[in-house]
Amino acid sequence: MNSNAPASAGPIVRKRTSCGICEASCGLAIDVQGDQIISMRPDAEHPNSKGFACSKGVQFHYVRDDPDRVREPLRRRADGSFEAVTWDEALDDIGRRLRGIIREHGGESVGIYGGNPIVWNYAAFSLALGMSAALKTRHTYLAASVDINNYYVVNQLLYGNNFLSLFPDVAHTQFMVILGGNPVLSHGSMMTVGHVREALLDITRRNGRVVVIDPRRNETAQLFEHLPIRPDSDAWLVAAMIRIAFEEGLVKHDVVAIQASGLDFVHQLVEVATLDRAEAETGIAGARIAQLTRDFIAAPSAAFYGRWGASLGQFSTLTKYLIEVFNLVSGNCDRPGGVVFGHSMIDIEKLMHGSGQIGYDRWRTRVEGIPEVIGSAPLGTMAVEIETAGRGQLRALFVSHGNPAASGPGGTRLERAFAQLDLLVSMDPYLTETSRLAHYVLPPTLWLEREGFPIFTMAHTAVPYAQWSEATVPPPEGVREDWWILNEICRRSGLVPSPFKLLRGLGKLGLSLSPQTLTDAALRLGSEGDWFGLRPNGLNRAKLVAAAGPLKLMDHPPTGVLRKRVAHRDHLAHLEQPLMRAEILRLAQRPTLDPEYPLRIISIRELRSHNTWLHNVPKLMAGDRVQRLRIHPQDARPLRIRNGDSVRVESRFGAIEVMAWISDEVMPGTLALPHGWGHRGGWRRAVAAGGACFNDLTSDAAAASDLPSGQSQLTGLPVRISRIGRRTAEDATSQESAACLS
Ligand SMILES: Nc1nc2c(c(=O)[nH]1)N[C@H]1C(S)=C(S)[C@@H](COP(=O)(O)OP(=O)(O)OC[C@H]3O[C@@H](n4cnc5c(=O)[nH]c(N)nc54)[C@H](O)[C@@H]3O)O[C@H]1N2
Ligand SMILES: Nc1nc2c(c(=O)[nH]1)N[C@H]1C(S)=C(S)[C@@H](COP(=O)(O)OP(=O)(O)OC[C@H]3O[C@@H](n4cnc5c(=O)[nH]c(N)nc54)[C@H](O)[C@@H]3O)O[C@H]1N2
Ligand code: SF4
Ligand SMILES: [Mo]
Repeated sequence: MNSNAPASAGPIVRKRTSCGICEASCGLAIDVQGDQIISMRPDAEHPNSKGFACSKGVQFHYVRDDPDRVREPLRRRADGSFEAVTWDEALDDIGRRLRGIIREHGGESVGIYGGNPIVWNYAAFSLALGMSAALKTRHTYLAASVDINNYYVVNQLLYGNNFLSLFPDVAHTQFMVILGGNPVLSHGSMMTVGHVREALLDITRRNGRVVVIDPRRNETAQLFEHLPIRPDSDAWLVAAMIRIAFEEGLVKHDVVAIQASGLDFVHQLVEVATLDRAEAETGIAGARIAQLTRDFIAAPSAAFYGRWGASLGQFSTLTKYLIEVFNLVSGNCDRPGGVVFGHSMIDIEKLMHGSGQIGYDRWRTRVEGIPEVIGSAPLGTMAVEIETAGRGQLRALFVSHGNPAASGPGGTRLERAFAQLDLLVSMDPYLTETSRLAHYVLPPTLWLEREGFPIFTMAHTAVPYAQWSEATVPPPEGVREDWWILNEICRRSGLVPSPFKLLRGLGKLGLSLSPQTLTDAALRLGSEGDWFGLRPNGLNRAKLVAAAGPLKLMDHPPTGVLRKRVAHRDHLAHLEQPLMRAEILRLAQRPTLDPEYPLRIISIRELRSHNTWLHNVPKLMAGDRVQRLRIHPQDARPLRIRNGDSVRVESRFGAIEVMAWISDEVMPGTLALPHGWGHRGGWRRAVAAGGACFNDLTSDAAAASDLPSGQSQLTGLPVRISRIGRRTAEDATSQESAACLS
C-alpha cells in the first residue's frame, strides 16, 4: 500500500487489531512488512464484527501517510502562521505557561476537551480525566455533550448509573423500531452489532419487522419500512404510544411490577399526548401511531431504539426517558429480543461510579447553571465560560481528539472565544478548524500506531469479547502518544494526573503507574479477570496480547439481570422523575411550527466521512463529492429552486449558503444537510471540497438546548430558505455525476 516499500523489508506479518474510528470497532487483519502496511482487510474470524469492515477502516493507511498530516510540533506565530519546534521547546513552554496560569488563576481556569476518537484511546482518556482531577477544574468537556448525554442523564435517573445502558438485542428480536438512527450507514451507535446491515436484514428474514421512523428515507429505511416523522417531534410520538398502551390495557403490569416503580407517574405524564396532538406535531396519522403501538406490544419480542436524530433535538432527554419507559411497559426490557444490558470485560460502570467520577447534577456550570453530566460540562457552555470574567473563567484549553470549532454549536462564536484564551493547545494529526487557532499543535500517533483496546464499545456489544492488541505499525518519528503528551505537560507544570486521590498522593511521592498498568489491573480485578493469579483462567493484558486476536466471552449478554445491575437501593428502575414532568410541560407549550421559519433542517451523516474528519482521504472523496442540501420537490417548486442552485438557509441564529438537491428522500417541510463540511485549515483536500458548516445555523445558548442534558439543539432547527443563484449547465452536469457516485 506504500509504493515506496523496499523490496527487502523482511517477512510479511499478519496482525489483528480493532478499528479505532467508529463504535462498530470492527476487527481488522492487517499485513505488515517492516513499518509498511501491505493490506488492510476485515478480520473474518472476529466474533462480533464477523468479517465486516467499511471503506473508512480499510482506507485508514491513507491518513497515516497523508502529506497534510502534522508530523512535528507547531507553534503559532503572531501573524497566524506556524513554525516547527522541537518537542522539548513546545512542552517546556506549555508547561511554563500553564504553571503561570494555575498560579495566577487556579486550576479551575484550565479546561480539557476530549473529542470523539478519544474513546478508542484508553490511555489518553485516562490521562485527560486524571489531568482534570488534578486541576480540580469543572472545565471538562466531552464530545458526549453533542451526542449522548441524554442517555447518560436518563441512565442515571432511571437505573442509578450513567453507564448502565440498554441496547437492542438485534440478533433475537422480532420487531425493531429505529427512531432517528441510520445503522446501515453509521454502523450503529450505543449498540455495537457486528455487520449490522445483515443483522437487521436477518430480522425480516425470520419474518420479523424493522420500522425506521425518520424525516428522511435514510439508507436503513430504504431496506425496511419507513415512517416519516416531522423533525424534533419524537417525544410526542413515544409519549402517545405509551398513552395508547395505557388506554387499551396493553401495559405489562406484572413485568413492570418486578422491574420498576413509579408507573402511575408515567400514566399521568403522558395524558397530554393525545393521538390528535401527536398527529398534529409529528405528521404521522393517529391511527398509524395506535397500530404501531399494538403491533410492537403484540410482537413475540420487540426493541425500541432511538439514536442521534432522537438525541439532539430540544427534548432529547425526555425522548430517551420515554423510549426506556416504552420498552419497559411493553415488557421488553432485559429479556431476549428486547433491550439488554451489555457485558464488558472491564466493569467501567462500577469503576467510574464507585470512584465518584460519574453522576448527574452534582454541580452546575459557573455562568449558566447547567447541570454536570458524567463530571463534565456541555460543549455549548464553553464559549460563554471563556467570555465571562470572574473566578473560574476558562483561560487555557487542551483539546485532544476533537474539533469543537466545527463540531460544536453556536457557529463561529467558539472560534472568536478561542482568540481570548491565554493558551490553546490542540493535539491533532491535522490543522483543523480548531487546531489552526491553537498556540501549539502537537501531533499524536494514530490508532494503527498504538495499542487497540476498544473498551468503550464493550458495554453495548452484541457478542461480548475481549481484545487488546499492540500497535500495528510504528509511528512516524516526530509524533508522540496522546497520553504521553498530556503526561509530559502535567509533569512540566507540576501536576500529578490521576482520577484517583490515592494515586495522586503516591504520584507526589514519585510513584506513578502507567495507564496501561492501571487498566490491566482493572481488567484483572473485573468479572473476567485473573484476580492476579487466583483465577488461572481469567484474563489479563499479557494473555490478550499473546492471543493476538479477540476472545469471545459469551454468545450474547445475559438477560434477567436488571435487579442485579440497577444501582438504586431498591434495585428497581425509578420511573417517577419530576424533571420529566417539567419537560413535558415545556414540550406542550412549544408551538408546532414557527411561522417565520416554517421548515425544519436536520443534520445527517455520510458513508465516507467521519464527523468533521476523513474529508482529506482521496479514495473517500472519489467522485468529486460535494455537500448537498436535500429539499423536497413540494418545498422547492414554489421557490423555483432546481438541482444545483445555490440557496441560502437561515435560522434564528445564523445563515449558510449551500447547493440544493431536489429529492423526495426527505419529507415535505424538511431539509437535510450533511454535517462536517465547510472546512478551513491545513487539510487541503477537505478545504477544496467546499460546502458550509451545519453548526453555523445552531445556537449554544442554554435556552436553545435540551435543558436536562445541556445538549444544544443540533437537528430539527426551524429555518427558511431562498434561492440566491442559478446553477450553470456545466455545474449541473458535474454535480449530477457527482451525485451518482457518492
Ligand atoms: N451538526 C452536527 N453536529 C455534530 C454532529 C452531527 O451529526 N451534526 N455530530 C456530533 C457527534 S455525534 C459527535 S461525536 C461530535 C464529534 O465532535 P469532535 O470529536 O469534536 O469532532 P470530530 O469531527 O470527531 O473530530 C475528531 C478530531 O480528532 C482528530 N483525531 C483523530 N484521531 C486522533 C488521535 O488518535 N489522536 C488525536 N489527538 N486526535 C485524533 C481528527 O483529526 C479530528 O480533528 O460532533 C457532534 N456535532
Ligand atoms: N459513516 C459514518 N459513520 C458514522 C459517523 C459518521 O460521521 N459517518 N459518525 C459516528 C458517530 S460519532 C455517531 S454518534 C454515530 C451516530 O449514528 P446514528 O445514530 O445511526 O446517526 P446518524 O447516521 O446521524 O442517523 C441519524 C438519523 O436521524 C435522522 N434525524 C435527524 N433529525 C431527526 C429528528 O429530529 N428525528 C428523527 N426521528 N430522526 C432524525 C437522520 O435523518 C438520520 O437518518 O455514527 C457514527 N458512525
Ligand atoms: S464500520 Fe467503523 S469500526 Fe468498522 S471499519 Fe468502518 S469505521 Fe472502522
Ligand atoms: Mo458521535
